[in-house]
Amino acid sequence: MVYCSPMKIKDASYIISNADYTQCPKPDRPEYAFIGRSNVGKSSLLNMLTGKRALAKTSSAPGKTQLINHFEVISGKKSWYMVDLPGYGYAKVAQSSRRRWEQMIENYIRKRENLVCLFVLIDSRHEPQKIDLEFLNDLGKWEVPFALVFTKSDKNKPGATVRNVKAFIQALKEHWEEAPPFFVTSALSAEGKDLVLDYIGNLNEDAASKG
Ligand SMILES: Nc1nc2c(ncn2[C@@H]2O[C@H](COP(=O)(O)OP(=O)(O)O)[C@@H](O)[C@H]2O)c(=O)[nH]1
Ligand SMILES: [Mg+2]
Repeated sequence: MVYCSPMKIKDASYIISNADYTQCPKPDRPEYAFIGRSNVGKSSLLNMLTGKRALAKTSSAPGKTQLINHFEVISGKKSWYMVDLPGYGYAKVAQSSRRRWEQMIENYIRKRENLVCLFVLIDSRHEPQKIDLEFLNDLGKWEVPFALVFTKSDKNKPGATVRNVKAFIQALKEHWEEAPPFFVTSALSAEGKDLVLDYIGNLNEDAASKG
């Protein structure tokens, strides 16, 4: 066993936003992307993880982020990318722009060569939602590595988070043999911060040892 101290983020900064994965920064370092329904807390999670409250724009009005947003993160001597992706499942988006979104995201997720893990955010206040389960099935079909993040745990009464997480994992078992890695987070209390960062840190190490 090697003891690893928790990952400390030295700096994080916004790099660029793109509508097309081919325009994204050179894929020369490990990349982690965050996706989930509009308003699930993607931008808030990025800010919480990096300790920079205004890094990614958060909004109480859903459906704001429409682009692939790259952030560079420095931890120790390592540099890696965090990506804030537009949310899915926003009812008021027109069919045509939904198709555009799906194409942009599908291309990014399937073709971005340095994408190490996609974090799929699920609102911990809800029972399993069809739209999330269907999205995960697509990821399975595409063989994209992912982990789940159950957000907004601070908004739950005691017991509700565990109950909803269990129900979600149970629902997944109808299609999946194994449960994916999962985390419970709160952007308010920073619950889950060290666990998510250490997970990323370990994947960074793996990526480095593979060259
Ligand atoms: N209480 C609480 N509110 C949150 C949390 N995460 C996000 N929010 C709120 O939920 C709304 C949407 O968050 P945002 O990060 O913009 O979601 P996004 O659309 O997925 O990027 C904002 O009003 C946030 O302040 C959380 O962990 N706890
Ligand atoms: Mg956002």
